[in-house]
Amino acid sequence: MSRVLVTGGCGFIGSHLCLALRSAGHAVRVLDDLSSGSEENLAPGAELILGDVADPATASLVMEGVDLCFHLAAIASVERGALDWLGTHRANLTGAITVMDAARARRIPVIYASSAAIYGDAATLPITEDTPPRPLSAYGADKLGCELHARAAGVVHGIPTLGLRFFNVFGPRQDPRSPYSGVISIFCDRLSRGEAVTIHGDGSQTRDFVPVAQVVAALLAAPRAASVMAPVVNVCTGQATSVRMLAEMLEQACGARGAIRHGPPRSGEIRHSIGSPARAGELLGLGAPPDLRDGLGEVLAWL
Ligand code: NAD
Ligand code: UD2
Repeated sequence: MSRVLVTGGCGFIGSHLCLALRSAGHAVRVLDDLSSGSEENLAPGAELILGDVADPATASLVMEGVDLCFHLAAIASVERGALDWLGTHRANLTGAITVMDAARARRIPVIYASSAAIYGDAATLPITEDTPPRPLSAYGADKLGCELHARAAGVVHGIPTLGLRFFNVFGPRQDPRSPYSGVISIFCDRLSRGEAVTIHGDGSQTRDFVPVAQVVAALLAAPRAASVMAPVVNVCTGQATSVRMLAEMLEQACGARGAIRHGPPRSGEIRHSIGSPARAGELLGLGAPPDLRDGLGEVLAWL
């Protein structure tokens, strides 16, 4: 049994990870400031320490007696990064450096959340880990910064890390009521209540929607692939879904009619984001994810 720290463990992805870690018999400590997460999400038997991941004293305290750290705490929104550039930077990049620095003192590996946002609008699809990073947002720039600092953690301080470039993750417990939430949780919530949804732009932009179970499988497999070379791995399906197609699938599933509206496109919108899951297959042994429709059904059943 390991003693594991999960930052952001009261959030969407973190809460699923903590449940899986507890089921596997690990002792789990969570650091969370509950800014977007909720105490209701805390996995049974996990210890919660309330605090800010960018505070060095807190990060050092929560690392005590820990063998491994999953760093997921962040302000997980491109739009919030545009509204509060400096505040999100503090949580997203200073927070990651603070965690890596505290891990350095205790010499423990760090598995951290990166994002497909680091790629921006890639010239060729599907996106592999060798596609040049060209973020189009402060959020993406900070996630890329996490990867560069993870490299420093390995080269300068000998700390093993692994960065998981999550594509667009969805599943139960993704906060449906936050305007900054993922598109699937917003659309499922509104359509299931008979309310209209707004597509930003014409809806032809595509995304690679990954079920949270696939993300948890990647996180659980990550520690054995962590190294001082600071590897990074896409967590994606390789399947493209346009936002328009998604809205129509959900409209049909919810029995809603005429509920799709269009608004202005988002500034800095990424047009197409489809990843190659090949490296995740080789390095983490990830298999094919479940079908998108099954995953959408799980979200609707949870609401
Ligand atoms: P989430 O908002 O549900 O969870 C983030 C958690 O971090 C929340 O519980 C929040 O309260 C906590 N937190 C935020 N700032 C904090 C701080 N300064 N100190 C302590 N705790 C803090 O988001 P999520 O979707 O579960 O995302 C988890 C991670 O995965 C994030 O790093 C996010 O950037 C990354 N990611 C998510 C997606 C996605 O599609 N959901 C895709 C790519 C990457
Ligand atoms: C980015 C990252 C993702 C993750 C997330 C933050 C990319 C490709 N993905 O997701 O990995 O880090 O940020 O958690 O960078 N949309 C609508 N109507 C709505 C809401 C969204 O049309 O009401 C559209 C939106 O314009 C976009 C798509 O849906 O084209 C997905 O938006 P999102 O906010 O769910 O996620 P995205 O792609 O910004």
